[in-house]
Amino acid sequence: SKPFFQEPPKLPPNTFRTDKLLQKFLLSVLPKNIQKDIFGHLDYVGGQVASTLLDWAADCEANEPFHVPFDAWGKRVDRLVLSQSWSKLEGFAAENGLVSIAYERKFGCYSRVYQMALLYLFAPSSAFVSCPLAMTDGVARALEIHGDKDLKERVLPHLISRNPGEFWTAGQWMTEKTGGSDVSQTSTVAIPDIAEESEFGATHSLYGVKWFASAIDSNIALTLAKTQGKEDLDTRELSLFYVEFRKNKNDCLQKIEILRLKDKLGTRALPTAEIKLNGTPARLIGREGRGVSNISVVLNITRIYNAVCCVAHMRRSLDLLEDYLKKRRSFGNVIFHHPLQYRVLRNLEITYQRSFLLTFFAAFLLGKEENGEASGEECMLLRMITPLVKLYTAKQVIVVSSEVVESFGGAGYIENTGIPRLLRDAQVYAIWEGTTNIMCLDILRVFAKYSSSRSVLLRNLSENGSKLSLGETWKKKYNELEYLLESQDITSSSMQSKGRRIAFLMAFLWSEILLAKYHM
Ligand code: MFK
Ligand code: FAD
Repeated sequence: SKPFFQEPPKLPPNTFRTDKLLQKFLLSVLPKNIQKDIFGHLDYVGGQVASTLLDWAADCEANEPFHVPFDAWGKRVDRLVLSQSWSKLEGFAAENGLVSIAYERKFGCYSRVYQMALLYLFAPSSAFVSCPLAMTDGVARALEIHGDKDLKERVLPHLISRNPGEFWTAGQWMTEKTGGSDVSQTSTVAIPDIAEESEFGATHSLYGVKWFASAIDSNIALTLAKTQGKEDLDTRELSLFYVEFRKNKNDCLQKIEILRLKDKLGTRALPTAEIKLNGTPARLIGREGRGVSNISVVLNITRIYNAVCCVAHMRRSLDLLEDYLKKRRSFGNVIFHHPLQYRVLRNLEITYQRSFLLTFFAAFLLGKEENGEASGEECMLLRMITPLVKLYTAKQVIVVSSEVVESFGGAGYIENTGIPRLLRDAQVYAIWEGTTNIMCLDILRVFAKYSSSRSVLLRNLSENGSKLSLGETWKKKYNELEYLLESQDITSSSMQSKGRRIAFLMAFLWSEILLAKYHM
């Protein structure tokens, strides 16, 4: 008899055309003229990510970045070797406006939805170029808000350029050995003493070690340090600094040593380094001592990127699985049609839909806020939904990816099917940009800081819940959330221990509303 070979999973030729939820959402939210303007572009990107970009991403995964500390003669060079395809992916992102669309603001408050829809298509074929894009966008926003005019004029045109030759990417160096969640123990110092004039108006020299620095091929970064005066050597609060360390991608680093690249569980195409700042010239951004608050502008953007990338990862995993299960047979039928497996797939789809709708609702609110069109209540909802979507989607992408690996059977565990990477790469989203617990505590921080925030949330949920006539389960969970939020001391130990319950109730209640609203 003929030997048996299983047909491998295949992506559809255009991931925009087959994405019913994305299309339905865009058709519901965007005005007709904007739909007309952008659908052609989304369709183009949907085709590219399922063809050319897949090859580039595979090349990046097959040729992982490496670090060459010294040249043949012992001179320190800290050369970074990256696959050619990494820069092709960055170039594609620049040309297609993956960052710039949010700043050109041609589509007003809808610009963010458009940009995030592109990111959603792009991310699963990007080998984590999505990571520098997230940080570039966050840094652009922080400079827009806190940067001096001359610095904005110098840097922003690069960060939002559509020309790959001009496009700069940015890093975000916060984590030190002592802690990434709690950065208050940061030991990097900033001395207001610069050896020579810099083109970007450096005000300080930085000394310290940053323990995680992703996309170390970037051009610039924002980082945190404690300032030291010459006479007054008291350590003060953290301040935010701008560092410009590479004009062109192949330049050697000045006064920064790459100690080594991290050997990571996933995100292996992304160069993440430990670095030593050796008197690195840096420019103070915003007020001294306001570093944590100022860098949170970056965090609130990258956390929405994180959520979009999680949802995109779920969609890609489910697309591959559905195709596979429609071909693979057991017990006389294709596995897709076995009732139990079908139920598993349906549940995963609903998890994905909840995640998608919450995330794109956050993106919509972000666009409104940036265009000055959000009401006070909407700004508050955005502030709390940002950590919520970050934590919720990052947890769900692990659940979905794990189930997808299992649904591929043994093939799901074999490296060269490409499936195990889905699970390895899924784990990172819950760690970087703030862990799940830290996101729960951030939600409690909002409740503690803004006295009306709890009533704004509860009113928004209850009004929508009644309008959409949501059932008994919804009401029971709403009552539980209302009860939990009655506490006087929202940041007490007892409230902290309920942080996850509160967050997951919020995610359930909000996503039920969105599912009903979009008739899913
Ligand atoms: C693929 C897509 C994603 C790509 C990822 C890129 C690669 C990965 C890069 C990284 O992982 S970068 C490192 C990310 N690190 C974190 O996310 C840090 C996690 N820790 C936190 O988020 C802590 O909450 C934080 C360090 C920000 C603050 O902790 P503290 O020291 O307890 O802060 P505190 O004293 O409560 O807040 C200081 C100020 O900041 C307060 O303002 P005021 O001084 O005016 O009162 C806070 O309200 C404000 N703040 C804190 N978080 C905020 C915020 N404001 C707005 N939004 C926030 N999220
Ligand atoms: P810790 O802060 O030690 O936390 C350990 C555990 O304790 C966590 O699960 C946390 O949730 C929990 N925890 C801590 N405090 C509390 C609390 N108060 N209540 C309850 N639970 C708590 N950082 C950068 O700055 N720039 C980068 O470019 C960067 N890239 C990264 C790339 C990768 C692939 C990874 C994995 C990490 C990267 N990071 C980067 C670091 C990342 O942001 C940190 O690892 C993360 O913020 C957690 O910090 P930590 O590792 O010090 O863990």
